Amino acid sequence: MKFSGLELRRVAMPLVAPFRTSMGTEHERDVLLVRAVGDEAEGWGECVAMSEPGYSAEYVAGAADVIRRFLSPALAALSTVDAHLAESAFAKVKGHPMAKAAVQTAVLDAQLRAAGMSFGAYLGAVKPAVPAGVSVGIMDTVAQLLDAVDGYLDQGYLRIKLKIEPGWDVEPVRAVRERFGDILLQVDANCAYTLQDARQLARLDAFDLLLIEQPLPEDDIRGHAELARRMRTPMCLDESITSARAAADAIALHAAAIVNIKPGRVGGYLEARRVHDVCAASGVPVWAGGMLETGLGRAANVALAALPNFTLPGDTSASDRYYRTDITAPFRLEDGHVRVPTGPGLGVGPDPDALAAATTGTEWLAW
Ligand code: NPQ
Ligand code: MG
Repeated sequence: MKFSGLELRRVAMPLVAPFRTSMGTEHERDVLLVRAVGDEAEGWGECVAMSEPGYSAEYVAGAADVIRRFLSPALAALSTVDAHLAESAFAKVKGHPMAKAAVQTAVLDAQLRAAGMSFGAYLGAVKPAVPAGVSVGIMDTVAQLLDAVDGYLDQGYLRIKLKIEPGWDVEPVRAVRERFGDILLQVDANCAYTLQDARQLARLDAFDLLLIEQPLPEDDIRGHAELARRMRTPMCLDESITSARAAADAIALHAAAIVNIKPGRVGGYLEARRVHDVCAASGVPVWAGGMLETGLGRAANVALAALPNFTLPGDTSASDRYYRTDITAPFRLEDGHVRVPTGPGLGVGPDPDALAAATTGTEWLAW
């Protein structure tokens, strides 16, 4: 398709409650949206970078800058653009996977809308709805945590993920396991530990967790392999899995028994599908991560989560887990599942009024 350019749009989304992790406390999601304007259709992509570089090196203003300076001009130089052409045009720019993913997704959405095909059909979805988990932040007290988990279980969430950090691990996990019994339960440390903490982390083995997610730094593959030998809980990597090659390496080195897939972290949906395929070929289960997406990002995540090797519930929560008013029609929990959109492209679009109300700035990048 021929495109006339990209619109960058910054959107401020207040969270229903503060979300605290080992990386800090978030009160409002600062979202960068990309709209790709083609002659046959338009498409949307959501950049999952946070406002500060706490999860990975990327941050919202940096992502906007790399799109403006390098990614948009790389596409403007092409006579025709699709998701694969965008991916190869971006290869000369090192890093910045979240910025690349946002643009590639906008192009793919436009391409699929023009073709009348849904993200799910394009990616290879095999189910109409996906089981939903929820990620529960660090709280001031265990009592507050138990209240929060109780509420999510009441709503029907099928799996609980507790954020942990040194000083908030065994006690909250024990309390949740004792209070709620045989629920699907896992933990996520966002790189907050070192191998020195192996003995403390191994105490989590007593609670039959589905997995422990990314206890050690992003570049510490050998450390994760060593930690995996020192505990029984299955090791899952998030931040470390930056590509399909990184996934293959981590699996070969026994650093990952399970993989979290986030398209933003690996540079887009094309590479995310390759991560899925590499893991499937190795017998390693995957699940869909989340980055507090609006309905636009959530739609694509949910479609990916419907692929066959997504055998664990994802952080694919309903919209109201994070937002009172989303910019799309809300994704709802139905019997613990979120439905995969079936319309062309993402299958959802922004509500013009909600989008306008949340927008803090726009910029047109003409090709
Ligand atoms: C994870 N997500 O799995 C991430 C981490 C995370 C749902 O736990 C603002 C934007 C705040 C993105 C906090 C979940 C965030 C964020 C945490 C991502 O590691
Ligand atoms: Mg994580």
